[in-house]
Amino acid sequence: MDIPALFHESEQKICRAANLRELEEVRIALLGKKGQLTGLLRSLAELPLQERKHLGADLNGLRENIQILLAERQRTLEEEETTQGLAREGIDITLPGIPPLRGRRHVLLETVEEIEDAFLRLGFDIVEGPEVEWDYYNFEALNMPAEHPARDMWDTFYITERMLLRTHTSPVQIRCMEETPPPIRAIMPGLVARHEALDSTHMDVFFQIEGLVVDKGISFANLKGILDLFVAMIFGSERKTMFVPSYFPFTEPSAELMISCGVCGGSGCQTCGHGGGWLEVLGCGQVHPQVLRNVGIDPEAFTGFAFGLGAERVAMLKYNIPDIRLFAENDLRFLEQF
Ligand code: FA5
Repeated sequence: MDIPALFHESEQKICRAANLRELEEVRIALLGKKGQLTGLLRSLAELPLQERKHLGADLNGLRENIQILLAERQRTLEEEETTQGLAREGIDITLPGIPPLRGRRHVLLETVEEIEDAFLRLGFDIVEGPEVEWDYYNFEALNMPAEHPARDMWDTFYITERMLLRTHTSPVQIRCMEETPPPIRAIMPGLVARHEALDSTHMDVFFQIEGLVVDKGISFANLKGILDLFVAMIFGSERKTMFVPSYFPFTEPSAELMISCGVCGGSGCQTCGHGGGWLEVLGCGQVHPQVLRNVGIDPEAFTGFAFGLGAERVAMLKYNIPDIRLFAENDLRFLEQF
């Protein structure tokens, strides 16, 4: 029996199998129950012992080699079929994948939480109030009775004649003082709305954080001390601050806190506008005695200070953002920078 010829013949059949189905047919023809090699192995029994031993070893070696060839051919054909399948479906597995978009926290929310953390470290509590407010809390209790001209500064959207979208977080001061007797040391974050013409520093819905301290012997010096500390904590000690006299019906005396503009460095630009190198971030002052009386606190016994800051303005100054409208536009090119 010519074993090498048999191997060569089997090898050619295996190589010629053009797909997995044909290869299976070749395997059955060689190694199946009625296969060529199986028949030869079976016929060994009829040979004399010496010859059987000799030929048996050769035939078993041949079978092992054929099995190796079959396995190799099977692997090649499987790979070919996968590639052809992908090509048929138009899939190119060598192209880079499309990475899924990863979300991130909004820069404004990050700033609000940073401000909250700063005040928590200074010993303040966090108190919240409603965004839809009564006229009484938004205006009247804050020393602005009906027809008071200062109401014009905080024109808003009315739900009914007495119910409105709050124009500042100051009404939460009143709610806080009504519920808690002094000493009070709290901040009150939240959204506010105004009937406002939009520009690079003005939105009609924006985020304020109110601050209120009421206790015995609280003075304007305490207010300045706390706000200077706050500015240093958020911006670092190199940013300059300036207190400018101002007017609010619910504080006396009143001031606005300006911070030097990081976009232009102080020469004046679109961001600080007519501020000429300064951007206003908050209004503040000592709580007006009449406001304390409105909530039943004796102004002879207790004094306090309050402030209300715009969170967008703080974020603009911190990250040199030139236009406040960017916060609400949802433009990924802007949001991805933070
Ligand atoms: C007030 O809202 C007062 N309630 C602040 C206050 C609280 C004074 C307690 C005294 C005591 P004003 O309208 O100036 O004040 O707004 C306060 C801050 O909110 C501003 O300094 C500014 O940072 C921000 N702000 C005001 N209007 C807008 C607006 N249209 N868009 C974005 N931020 C604004």
